[in-house]
Amino acid sequence: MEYFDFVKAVKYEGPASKNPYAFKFYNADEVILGKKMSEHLPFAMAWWHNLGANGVDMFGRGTIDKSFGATPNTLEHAKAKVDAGFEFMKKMGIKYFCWHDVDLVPEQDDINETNKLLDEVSDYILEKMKGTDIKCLWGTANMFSNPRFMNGAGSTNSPEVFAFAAAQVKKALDITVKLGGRGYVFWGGREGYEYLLNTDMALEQENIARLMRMAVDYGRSIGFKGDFYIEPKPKEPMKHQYDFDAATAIGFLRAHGLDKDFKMNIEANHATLAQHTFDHELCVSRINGMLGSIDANEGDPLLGWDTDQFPANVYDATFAMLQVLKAGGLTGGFNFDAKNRRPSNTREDMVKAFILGMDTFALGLRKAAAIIEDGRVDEFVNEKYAGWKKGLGKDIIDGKYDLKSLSEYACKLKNTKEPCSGNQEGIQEVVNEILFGGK
Ligand code: XUL
Ligand code: CO
Repeated sequence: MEYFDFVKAVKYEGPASKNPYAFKFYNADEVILGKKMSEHLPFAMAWWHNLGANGVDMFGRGTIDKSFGATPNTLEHAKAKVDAGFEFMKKMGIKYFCWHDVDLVPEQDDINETNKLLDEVSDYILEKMKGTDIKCLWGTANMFSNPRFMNGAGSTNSPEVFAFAAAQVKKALDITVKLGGRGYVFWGGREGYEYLLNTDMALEQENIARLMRMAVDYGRSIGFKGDFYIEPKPKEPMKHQYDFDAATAIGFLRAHGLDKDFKMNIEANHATLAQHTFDHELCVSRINGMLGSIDANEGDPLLGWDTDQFPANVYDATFAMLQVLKAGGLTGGFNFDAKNRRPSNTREDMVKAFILGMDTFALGLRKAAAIIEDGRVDEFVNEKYAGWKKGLGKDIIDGKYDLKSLSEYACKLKNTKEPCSGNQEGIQEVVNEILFGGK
C-alpha cells in the first residue's frame, strides 16, 4: 500500500521552482563550508507527531486520519505506521526517526505485554531499515501519559511507580540499542511540581538523578555508546518543571556527576517558553560543551504554550545554525518535534510541513554560513573583546592581578573612558544585507 501516492520523491528544484512538492533551498548533496547539506542537517521524523497526532485538542476530536488503513491501537496499526513512516522518510530524504515507546506500540495493561509488542514492532522496523540508510536518532520512554505518573516518574512519591519508570527506561534503552540509536532522551514530562507545600523538592530531584544514573550504568553495560540527553522545558504539563532551561539542566547534571554522559536536546518552542531565544539555549549548551541535539520546531509568540509548529522563521533558523556551526555540528540531529495545524489535515499537508521545515533550516544554514564567510560580525566581536588579548586584559586572564592590585591599577588611572559601542543596529543591518541582499 502506498500512503503518499501523490508524490514519488521530494527533490531539490531551487528557489525559482513553484512545485509544492520540491525543495527550494535544501539540496542534500550541495557542499556548504566543506560539508554536504545532508551532513550539516541530519533531519529526523518524530514518530508521535507525524504518525500519531490526529489533531485532537482540548475542545475537539481529531481532524487528521492517522489510521493508515488499520484499526487504531492494534498491532496491525503499529505496523501500518512503520510502513507509512518509512515510505514518508524515503520520499522526503529523511535519514532519522525518533520515538517514545508508546508511539511504536499501543500500551497494554500488563507491561510484559507491552514489551512483547515492542520486541515485535522493533523487529519489523529493523527489517524495514535494511537496504535503506534510515536510522534511529533517539528513543525515549513516555513517562507522562499513564495516570500512574501523575506525581512524576523519577520524581514520584511512589517507589513502585519509580520501578515502573525504571522498567520503561530499560526497555526503551534496549530498543534504542537494537535500532542503533545515536542518543537517548529524557524529557521530564511530569518531573516537576504544582504546589511546594506538598512537595519534597530535594528528594524528587535526587531521585530523578538516581534514575538517570541507573540508565547510564545499564546503557553502557549493553553497549550504548551514544549520548544521553536532557530536553529542558520550563513548564507544561507541570507548573514548575525541574529542567527549566539549559543552564538549569547543566547545573543539575554537574551537581549529580552526570555531565560526562549527558548533553542537551534543545527544543526551540521550549526555549521561548522559558523566555529565552532558541539561539540563547543553543549557545548556553555549546559553551558548556553540551550541545547534543535539536528538536526543530517553533512556538507562536502570542500563545503561552507548546504549539510545536514546523519551523518557518528564517531569522531564528539562521541564528540557530550560527550556533550549530560554531559548535562544529551536532552529534545528534534535527528532530521535527512539530505537528501540522489542526485544519492542515491531509496527507499532502504532512509532506508540505516537512518541506517547509527542511527548507527553513536549509536557508538558516546557507545564511549562517554566509554570515561567517562575510566575516564582519565575527570581526566586530573580536575587536570588541580585543582588550582581553593584550596588556591589562591578558594580565588579568593570566592571573597576574588580585583584587587589591587591580584596585591600585584603577586608582592610578583615576578614571577610564567608555568601552566601544555595541553596534547592535550596525550588525542587524549586516544580517539583513546578507539575508535579503541576494547573496
Ligand atoms: C514535549 C516534547 C517531547 C519530547 C520527547 O514538549 O517535546 O515530545 O521531545 O519526550
Ligand atoms: Co521535544
